[in-house]
Amino acid sequence: MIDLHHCVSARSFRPLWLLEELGIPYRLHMLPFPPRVHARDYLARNPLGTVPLLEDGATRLTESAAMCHYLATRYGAGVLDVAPADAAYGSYLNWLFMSDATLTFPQTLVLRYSYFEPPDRLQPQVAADYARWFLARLRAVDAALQHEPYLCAGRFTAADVAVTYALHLAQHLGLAAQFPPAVADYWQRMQARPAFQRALQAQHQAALDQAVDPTPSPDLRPA
Ligand SMILES: N[C@@H](CCC(=O)N[C@@H](CS)C(=O)NCC(=O)O)C(=O)O
Repeated sequence: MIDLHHCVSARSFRPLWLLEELGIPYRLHMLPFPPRVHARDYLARNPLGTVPLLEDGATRLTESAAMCHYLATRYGAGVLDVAPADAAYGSYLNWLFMSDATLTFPQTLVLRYSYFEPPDRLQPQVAADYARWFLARLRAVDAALQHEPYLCAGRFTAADVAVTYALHLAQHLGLAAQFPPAVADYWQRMQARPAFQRALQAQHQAALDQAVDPTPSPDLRPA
């Protein structure tokens, strides 16, 4: 049984959605955000204090894009990953790595310097600059989607899950209105996938069942 430690709509949404796409059983452990502050016990399990943490027997992962690849290759029977012999393999890997390093990370600076720092440390200029940076980096996604419905290999893959989370986060940051048309259309199509909707429902229900605030983590504002 796979154990996934998760905060509502945090990056751990990537493996959650992938688990739903694959239809394999898992246990979802909800944490208040940020766990490092509100769930100190979690540090014993993951010293980084971050989500996601995925445990599969003795295997432990703390990087959401790596989890997408792990789950797809280990449990997906070639349906959601791209094999090394495939011409699209390099592109697939590039999207997986780009999803967090290039597309999600700048948004965390927007979040931090718009909302999460104490008032005297908020930095509107930093937030605005990194919002612009993120939107500029979407050019790669926009270019890939001009003539194709998915990012690579001509089909839906784990790379689409990983990259779409960056769009999900951008929506919470109020940046979705600035998506180029092809990206906006892709974002709508990805959200319409039944597994995406099941993942949203699963995290909401699990939060209620486990007495965790069901507010998406990017929408939380320090008191
Ligand atoms: N590169 C990691 C980043 C993990 C990460 O920073 N997660 C955030 C939530 S999206 C977190 O747990 N933040 C809480 C903290 O930094 O204390 C991944 O893709 O999983």
